[in-house]
Amino acid sequence: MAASKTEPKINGDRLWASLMEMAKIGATPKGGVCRLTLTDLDKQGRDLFVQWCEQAGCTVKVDQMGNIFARRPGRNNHLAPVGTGSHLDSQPTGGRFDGVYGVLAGLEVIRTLNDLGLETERPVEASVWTNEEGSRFAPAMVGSGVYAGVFSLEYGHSRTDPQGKTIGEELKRIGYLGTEPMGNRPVHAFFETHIEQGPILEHEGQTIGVVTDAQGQRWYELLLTGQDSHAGPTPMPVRRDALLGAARVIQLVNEIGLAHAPLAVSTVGMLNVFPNSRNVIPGKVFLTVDFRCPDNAELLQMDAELRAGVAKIAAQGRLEQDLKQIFQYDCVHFDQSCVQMVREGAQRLGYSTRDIVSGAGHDACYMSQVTPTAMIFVPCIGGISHNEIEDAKPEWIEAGANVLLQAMLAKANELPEVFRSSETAALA
Ligand code: HGY
Ligand code: MN
Ligand code: MN
Repeated sequence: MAASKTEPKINGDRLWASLMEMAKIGATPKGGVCRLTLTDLDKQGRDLFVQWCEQAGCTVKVDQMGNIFARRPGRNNHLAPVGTGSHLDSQPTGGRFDGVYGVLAGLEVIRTLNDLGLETERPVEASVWTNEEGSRFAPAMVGSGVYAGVFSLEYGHSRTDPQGKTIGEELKRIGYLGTEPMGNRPVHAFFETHIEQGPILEHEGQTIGVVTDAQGQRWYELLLTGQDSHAGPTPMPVRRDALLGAARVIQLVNEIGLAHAPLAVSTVGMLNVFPNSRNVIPGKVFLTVDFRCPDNAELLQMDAELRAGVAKIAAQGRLEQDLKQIFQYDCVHFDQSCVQMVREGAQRLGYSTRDIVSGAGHDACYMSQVTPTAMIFVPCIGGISHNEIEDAKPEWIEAGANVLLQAMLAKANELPEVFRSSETAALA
């Protein structure tokens, strides 16, 4: 993986050190992080990022969804910036790289442009998106979703956590309820750098994943209601056991994923049993379903099979069922010219590459709805993510940020047509 000598390079040691510094915030015993969105730990991470960006000479703005924008000026500051970024919030048992890598790779590009004294035509902007994970507040990608106009600001602020706190209240509490109005910060192009969170790149020995597409997602919540009753005197035939129904639904969800193999995946990630007492037949069960597939028609088919299957299981167990789809987006096809800039940047630097479809959702998926967007993947150890043992090699982290620097420089020096024609006119 010999990178060429002539191209500008980021400072890999500095980037790694920043990642390890950020990983101290919410550090968990097994070496991961728990930095749930809009908690005090998320605030600490945000504050550290803002401090580093201000030290790098950026002006920092925060919008009404708490999205953070750190802008390095260019020669033409009235032109839309080239953006990059990801998220600082983590899963409850998250890793040190998911999201954070894309945020700090953007900062590293800015730090490197400063070191090299490189002035770009357009401003360059590093960003942090609120509630990407969708763990504390469902659904995922709410900050970028409101920015892209997929969700209203009112919807975004009203998302509620299990303790009844809303995103709007928590943004205010941690001091990140910004004033920048939504939707008026156009971006010329957007790049997100991320670990693959799957096994392909490492398994094939490739350094850079050129992300051409991302699979579509559908998230559901299901409440099954039966009858709490005594586990002793209640005869089997008369029971309305919500947990038995849930067990059948979990089996159904797995069967649907397998039936749409090899591309589809299906997961039940959350299960809450009420009253959850060992000698009470459960009267209520709440569970979540996560479907993903890089084919919209298959996702639609999976949706139909879920609805039919849940209805059948509820009838069989004499249960009431309330199945709601709470999140959905179709397959994402990233911008060909941005994807090509990633591919060419990686090849110029001598990195091995392969095209890849993202299995995970990312803020770039919503950014692609409002500006030309592409992603850069690097491998992670064992393809493991959303786990405290998530890990990556420093050379992978450095390579991805070097490719980001290439792509951003290419886009940041792209002038609008009108400039080019007036410029040539002036030269004539
Ligand atoms: O669920 C996802 O794909 C992302 O980690 N939010
Ligand atoms: Mn992520
Ligand atoms: Mn994640």
